[in-house]
Amino acid sequence: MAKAKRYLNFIGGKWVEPATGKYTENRNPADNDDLIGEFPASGGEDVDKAVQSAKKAFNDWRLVPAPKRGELVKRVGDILVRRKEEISQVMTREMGKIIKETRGDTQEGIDTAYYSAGEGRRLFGQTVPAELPNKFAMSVRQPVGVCGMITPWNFPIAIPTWKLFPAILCGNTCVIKPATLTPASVALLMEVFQEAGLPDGVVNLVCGSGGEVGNAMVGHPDINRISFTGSVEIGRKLAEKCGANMKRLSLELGGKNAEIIMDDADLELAVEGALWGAFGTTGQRCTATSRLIVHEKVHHEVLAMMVERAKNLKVGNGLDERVEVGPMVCEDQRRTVLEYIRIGKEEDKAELVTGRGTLTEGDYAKGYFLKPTIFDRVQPGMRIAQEEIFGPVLAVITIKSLEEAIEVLNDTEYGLSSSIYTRDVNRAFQAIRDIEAGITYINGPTIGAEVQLPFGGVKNTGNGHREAGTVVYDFYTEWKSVYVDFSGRLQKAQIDTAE
Ligand code: UN1
Repeated sequence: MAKAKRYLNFIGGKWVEPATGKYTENRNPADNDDLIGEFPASGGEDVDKAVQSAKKAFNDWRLVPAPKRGELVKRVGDILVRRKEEISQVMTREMGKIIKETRGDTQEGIDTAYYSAGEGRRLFGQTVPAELPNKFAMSVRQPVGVCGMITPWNFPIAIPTWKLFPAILCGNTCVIKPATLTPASVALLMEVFQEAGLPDGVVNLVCGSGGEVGNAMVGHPDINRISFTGSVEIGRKLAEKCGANMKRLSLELGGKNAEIIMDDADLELAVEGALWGAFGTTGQRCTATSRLIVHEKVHHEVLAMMVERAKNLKVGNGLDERVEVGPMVCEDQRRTVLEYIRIGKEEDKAELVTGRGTLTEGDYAKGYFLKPTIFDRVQPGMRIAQEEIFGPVLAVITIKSLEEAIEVLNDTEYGLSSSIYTRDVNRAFQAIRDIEAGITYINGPTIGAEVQLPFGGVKNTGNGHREAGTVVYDFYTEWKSVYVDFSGRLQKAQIDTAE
């Protein structure tokens, strides 16, 4: 058997071995024989090296004019365009989602690059009038220093770019720890930075576990910001640690997103949206449709259409262009989802209408495949209607009115994405106003956010920050208010008032 390719950390513009000397394997979740490579199992010493290199790079990088930094980010985007197919292929191999979706994931990185590049010529501050004569007042944005990014496996390129591109555009330097299941995509992103000519040390990659690398980052005194996407459980722990150290933290955590189908909806469109939302990315999106809230008048018809279509979705290796649903990312995730399917079957009255577990015959034996699964007659309080499953499992709940639909939708600890299908403009606007979520789609599925709008959610989905859009620049900068007094005398604000 050919020797596995050994990947290294990327620190100070160089590929370096981890101080631990340890590595872990990364295999394709659709085909266990496919070994992508060995990746560093780094430790605290590696994090410290990366932080020192980022700190050093910050001295010069912060002084590069923002439009110039933007030009570099633009070049990164151009290289991503050229290498899109290669990166997407590697991403499908390491993460499992289908090739069309990994192309979309890379595209989201390209979109973020071009959006951030443009911001290089904006990064607006505010100029406001001063209350005293011959005095000038303005506010400007300043970089914060070294930022730490801890990223998940479900969007191996898009989410790292959401964090890295705005951060470096603002003049910060970064240390990133990718998910242990998807480090290859981020290693390719480092190659892209290198090719674009990003100065050494502006972005550093340290591969390894959350326990070792993540904890060392969060505890490092020279990291000013932590941006994390992942589970509520870990998010809560990070918030405690960052709180104790006054480190600013951006959290993007779970979701229990729902699509509402009203009795006046275009049912064909609504069903298509629900299938894409629930089973796209094998349900492994924070924005995945996990509950389908259907008006009783159309419930029967919608369910029949859903079951028929879900049964026929082609599950398999995501590199095959015809496949519609890839494997679960790893055995642990598959086990968790199977456990929820078991719980769903035992919860009173819920009825499993299609799905039922693993696919293990033939080529399926080499991966972590699951059948798209739908439960009907789910009650809002059941565990499968409350807890984030992160797999291809949809819970169908029946309601009698818009008010009840919104009440059921809001009845979870999360609030990331939401959707309603209706042809009634009044109902649509009522939903926009009353749904508790960071994102609401009208006549579109719960997935598919665009990078020029804020991304994030309410309640336990986060801690008030947003990624993407213009608001992410608030996280990666500090405001400085500047007063210039050109009167030549001491003027006392609030005291020298005109009588
Ligand atoms: C995620 O699942 O964490 O809106 C991100 C979407 C994608 C991003 C999802 N653009 O579904």
